[in-house]
Amino acid sequence: MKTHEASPLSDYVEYPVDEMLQRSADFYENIKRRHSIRNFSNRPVAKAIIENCIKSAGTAPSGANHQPWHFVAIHSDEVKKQIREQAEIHESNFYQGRASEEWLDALKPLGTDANKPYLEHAPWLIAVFSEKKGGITIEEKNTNYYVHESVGIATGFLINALHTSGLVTLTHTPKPMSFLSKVCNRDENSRPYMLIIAGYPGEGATVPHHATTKKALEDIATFL
Ligand code: IYR
Repeated sequence: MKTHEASPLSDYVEYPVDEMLQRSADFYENIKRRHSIRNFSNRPVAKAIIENCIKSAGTAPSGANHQPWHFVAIHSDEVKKQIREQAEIHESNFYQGRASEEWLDALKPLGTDANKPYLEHAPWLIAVFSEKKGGITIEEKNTNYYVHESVGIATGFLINALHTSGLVTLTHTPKPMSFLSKVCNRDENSRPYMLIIAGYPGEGATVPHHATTKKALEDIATFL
């Protein structure tokens, strides 16, 4: 049995209530400007910014603090090209038959198709992997817990960090995503979870109206 050692909470910051109210409102104003963008500029973005965003993602809570995630940040044109080629093959199959009519109908208002030029244009692709086995250090190969939940939260942190840094993103889930493991040299313990595209918006980037329709507070929350 491991012993439970702890230190006092020393970095908590308490704000006056009116400031708290302001900060929560400001956070909402900031996060509601996050949009999924499909038109990226090829303008470079410093690696240090991506590193900070990944470090932020790495602070997410996780099952037993095993941090069952790995981020592959892709800047190489060659690797981006491979990802685009593979993703477009799978997406073509998806749009030309594998997807149900209902699914295709649901996607129509977003205007998506099998063409994924942003996979080559954007300066950074961040492939998020979940790790089946792990532990508090990367050498360990113990059971990981709540892997999906943990990686989902970390990915949310990552998207928030990228947005707050001043970049736009797209949450992309090519289906199937298994090709990402090979392209990113991950072993069978790693499972592709999501691909985040990050960069500056391309000229004339748009936001589909469908994507800006957010449910009202009373529709998404119940207060008891
Ligand atoms: N992966 C495809 C299809 C797609 C699926 C959903 I659900 C979306 O919200 C958006 C797209 C694509 O990237 O085009």
